[in-house]
Amino acid sequence: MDKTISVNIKNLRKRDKLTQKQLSELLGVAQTTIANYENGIRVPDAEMLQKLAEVFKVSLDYLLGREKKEFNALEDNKSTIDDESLFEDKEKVFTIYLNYLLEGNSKAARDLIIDIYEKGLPMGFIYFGIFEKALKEVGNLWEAGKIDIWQEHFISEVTMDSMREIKAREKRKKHRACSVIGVTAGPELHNIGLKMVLDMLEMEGWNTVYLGSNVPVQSLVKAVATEKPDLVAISVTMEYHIDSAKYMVEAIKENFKENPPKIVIGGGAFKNNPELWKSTGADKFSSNTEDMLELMGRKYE
Ligand code: B12
Repeated sequence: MDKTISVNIKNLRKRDKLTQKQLSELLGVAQTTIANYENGIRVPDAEMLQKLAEVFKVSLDYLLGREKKEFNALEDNKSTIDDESLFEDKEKVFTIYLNYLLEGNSKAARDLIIDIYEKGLPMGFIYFGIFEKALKEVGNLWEAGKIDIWQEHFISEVTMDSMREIKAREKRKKHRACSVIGVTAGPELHNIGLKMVLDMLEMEGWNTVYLGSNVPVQSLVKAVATEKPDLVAISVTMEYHIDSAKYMVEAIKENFKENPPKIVIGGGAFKNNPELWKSTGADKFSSNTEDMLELMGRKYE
């Protein structure tokens, strides 16, 4: 079965906040039939496709993945997206965005994000309510074998492009005397989460130096010597990169005995074991922007 149909059925069901059971009742079939459609085990026949299109109020072409713009997309739904209902319809915006990504339509995804930002959805919501949520859904699709790694790469790049667009438009607060260097642990490639946190801190007026992935430890030491940050933020997603974080922490502590920056660590590697971060020698574990602000005595406002 073409995965577009199964992905579309699932996304549309979620958009309409229906459980599989509720959808099955609307269509007069068993819940397992819906599960089979969504898992790509069964293909809806022509009559069922028609019914699905009616229930979801989309065209057959869209359901079948022939229409590039999903459920008539933004332009055709302008009246819905234009008015205040945008703020109540965030789930729909999210679904449209995710579909654009899955269709490989980077321009539409970026334009949608710029549009909703300009209509007033806050940067924090777009970052964590749309980008983060979409990336986690992409992870689920990859785990379920529904998308390939190249799509993960493509979607990551589109996300980072969109982040730059939003960041360029957002007004920064007045400069605060707080600075942070952000880096991922050695070869850890998952760096979008850290970038999001640093972007948010930058908007709070912090001076941020984002280094990304694959920074050699000795080079990180040089960056700390030059920039003299208050804080070094290290991100780890894969547990097998925790050791790389440990080397970074050791090197910083060893080289800056007199006046060391605070070292804060975060990321998905620690989500199943709240004590694990301590093995890195960092000063604190932090999971979000608010935590970072608290850590520095809320040096903003
Ligand atoms: C995009 C992505 C990639 C991209 C990363 C691109 C990039 N530039 O970041 C690429 C394609 C390179 C990639 C590669 C791999 N990935 Co990958 N990836 C993802 C995906 C889909 C999204 C990650 C993401 O950006 N999430 C959104 C951000 C915003 O969330 P976050 O990272 O958790 O960050 C938040 C917080 O944790 C926190 N935070 C994070 N760091 C820090 C640091 C500090 C100091 C603070 C305060 C807060 C903080 O703030 C953020 C905002 O809330 C996830 C799925 C998922 N569930 O996350 C899989 C996922 C993380 N990847 C996975 C895997 C297995 C891999 C690969 C091994 C294979 C593969 N799929 O390609 C390689 C490993 C590469 C490597 N050497 O590191 C698995 C990891 C499972 C595990 N834990 O063992 C996941 C969970 C997918 C899955 N469902 O199985 N991946």
